[in-house]
Amino acid sequence: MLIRKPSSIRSSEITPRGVYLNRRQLLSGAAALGAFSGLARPALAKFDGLAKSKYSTTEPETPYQVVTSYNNYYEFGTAKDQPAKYAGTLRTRPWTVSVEGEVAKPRVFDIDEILKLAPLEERIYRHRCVEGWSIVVPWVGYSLSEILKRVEPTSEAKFVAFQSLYDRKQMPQGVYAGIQLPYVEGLRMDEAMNPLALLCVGLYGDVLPNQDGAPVRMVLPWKYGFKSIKSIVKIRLVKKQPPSTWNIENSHEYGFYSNVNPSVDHPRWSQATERRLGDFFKRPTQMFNGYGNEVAQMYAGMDLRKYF
Ligand SMILES: Nc1nc2c(c(=O)[nH]1)N[C@H]1C(S)=C(S)[C@@H](COP(=O)(O)O)O[C@H]1N2
Ligand SMILES: [Mo]
Repeated sequence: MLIRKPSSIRSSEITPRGVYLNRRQLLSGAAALGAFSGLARPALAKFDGLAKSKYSTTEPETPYQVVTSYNNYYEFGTAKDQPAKYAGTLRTRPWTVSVEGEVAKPRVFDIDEILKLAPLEERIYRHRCVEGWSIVVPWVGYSLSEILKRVEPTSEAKFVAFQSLYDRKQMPQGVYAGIQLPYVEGLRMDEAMNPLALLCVGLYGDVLPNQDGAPVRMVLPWKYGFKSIKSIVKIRLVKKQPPSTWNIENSHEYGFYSNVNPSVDHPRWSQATERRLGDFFKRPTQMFNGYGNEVAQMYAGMDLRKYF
């Protein structure tokens, strides 16, 4: 048995969530008073009694205010503070996700069906953006495999292609994004079926704020953040490797796999270290963002410099 010293016990285990959040909000006073003000966490979280995932890290969570005010969501602007300002125009209901392609039972899922399809878990994941910052977020969701197995993939299904909503009316900043929209992403079938691949409907025990990709997004903790596509409307199982947004924009800088890899630098900067938001000092980046035990075997024998 592992006997933990008191300092290693998460405050969430000994304090009701609302209370410890308030304490942490006080502790992160600089952030709360500065750029991150005006975004209080809803007092009553939607999800309770969430199962704790065995895949959760015990590292300190990045404050809610930071996770919901420092975002990449180009459909709502390219500056980090713009999604929180502008994503209020996103209508997240009604919402459907079509799961289609090389499957025996294609189906359009309503967001309310998605919420009830499998038991929701809390998964506290490290999330590493290709730009060199990282966060730790208690996401809510279940493995993507849960929804994929319900549509019965055929033997022809080799990859999964994802598509975000793109509606110019709801996303007027999208025309300045400088990237082709709708945002698209992809995974190889085994990556999509890996239990770590999270279909995510919430964070901090509540539904996703719009700027974080409401009402449903992917979270792929061993890959750079841009693989974790937001506000998904279509999931298509396909035979061939599908296009992915940043690879379309610049295939020299962004590969299809985009696994976190400290020894493969971005052409314009090093990927050896990262800054956890809120920290002063940088820390070393870990291979597969520290998820090698769960994912490394999927890439055995692959040249990860070539397939970056
Ligand atoms: N549709 C869409 N999904 C997206 C993006 C985007 O611009 N549009 N940005 C990606 C990038 S670069 C990152 S780092 C993460 C950021 O997620 P977060 O804002 O919840 O931290 O979302 C990813 N998913
Ligand atoms: Mo990113």
